[in-house]
Amino acid sequence: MKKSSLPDPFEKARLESGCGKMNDQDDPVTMLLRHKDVRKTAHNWKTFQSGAEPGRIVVPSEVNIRDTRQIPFEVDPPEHKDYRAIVEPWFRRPLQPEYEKQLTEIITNSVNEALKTGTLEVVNSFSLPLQSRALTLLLNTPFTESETWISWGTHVFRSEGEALDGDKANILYNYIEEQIEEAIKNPSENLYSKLLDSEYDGRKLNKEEVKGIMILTFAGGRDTVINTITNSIAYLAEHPESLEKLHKEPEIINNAVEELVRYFSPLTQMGRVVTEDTHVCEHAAKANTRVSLCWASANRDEKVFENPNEIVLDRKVNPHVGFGFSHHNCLGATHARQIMRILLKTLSEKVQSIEILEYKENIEDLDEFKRKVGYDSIQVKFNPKTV
Ligand code: HEM
Ligand code: EMZ
Repeated sequence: MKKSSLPDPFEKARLESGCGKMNDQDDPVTMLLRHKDVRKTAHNWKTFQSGAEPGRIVVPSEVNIRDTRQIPFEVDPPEHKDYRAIVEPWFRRPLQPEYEKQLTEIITNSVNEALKTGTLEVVNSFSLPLQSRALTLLLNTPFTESETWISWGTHVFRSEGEALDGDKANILYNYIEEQIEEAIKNPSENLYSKLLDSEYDGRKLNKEEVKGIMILTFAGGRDTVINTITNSIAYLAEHPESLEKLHKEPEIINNAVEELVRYFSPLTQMGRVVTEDTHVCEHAAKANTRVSLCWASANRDEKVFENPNEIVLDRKVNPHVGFGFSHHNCLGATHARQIMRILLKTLSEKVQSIEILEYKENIEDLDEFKRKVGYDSIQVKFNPKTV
């Protein structure tokens, strides 16, 4: 097994029953492991809802550390559509040439810095700063805000040894509340002001709704992006032929990004609350219990993907669900894809090779399953191209 591999812990259960079980704070979860079931269930919002008690669809459940509903993530149709319409154009901005130019500058600087330093710990000294700096573009806030966000660490609700950290969550909530007040006093061109000026159902969005959208923007795009960046660097370290291929055939970069997201599946699963007695993979699922859509397992489904446990950089047909499926599909995917495209291009142009020195894996404990999702830390040496 290579150091950069992410083994699939779900294979046996996916083949045998299609379901997994995990307890989580006495609110058990039936995990759906097959691609077909995951997609079907994601689509069926009437029976499998997102708009339950705030925090409940997240695994581990965040009901004890959060009252604010994350929007549009914890809202079902038909309301979901109107909320989503407010934010969708804003989240497409990463495709604009000026945005792409600034993102390229941020990424080039990060890579140059890494090459100059040579040996560094990727999670905290590369991926986290890069994620936070890139987020200033998505929020259209000053670059210096990234320094505050970097100080929060890789997850806004979790800290080392604590799956849920209420004190840490409060830092984010207070920060967002302050930023909303500031935007009310001094409107600008940033996302807070844009939201405060938006209309839902014939009225302006209220502060609680703006807060819910902002919490989601900070939380959803954080460890997911950090793990994608870090895991990609570990992969390229052990696959110099892939670094070379990306350099020689830049036209495969878009495929490569999709394939890396499929293989890494940075968001392992997301829950839904059952609204009526029903069945999932031949088991009874009672009303008011939880199921989860296990994106990570669906993305290794041998019925859908040939050689599912291999990274095939130029994989052509790739119906992965790493960014979700159906109406809740990832709003931040445009931003995340742009980061990854530019990063792969920049690394392939500037880096000769990468050596992995020391590392500590980040293993999610899902009861029956233990899943490597990335690294707590990974020390590498970057060797620059000499010409
Ligand atoms: C939704 C994954 C990056 C914001 C989702 C969902 C997945 C996902 C699987 C579906 C959740 C569900 O169906 O309940 C990822 C991955 C990312 C990533 C793998 C990085 C590689 C981001 C970023 C942002 C973001 C950068 C924003 C800064 C959102 C939002 C939603 C969402 C707002 C909810 C959309 C809705 O409910 O309509 N993401 N995400 N994500 N993501 Fe991401
Ligand atoms: C929630 C979630 C969003 C949750 C689309 O996923 O990401 C998780 O990392 C957060 O803990 O609160 O924002």
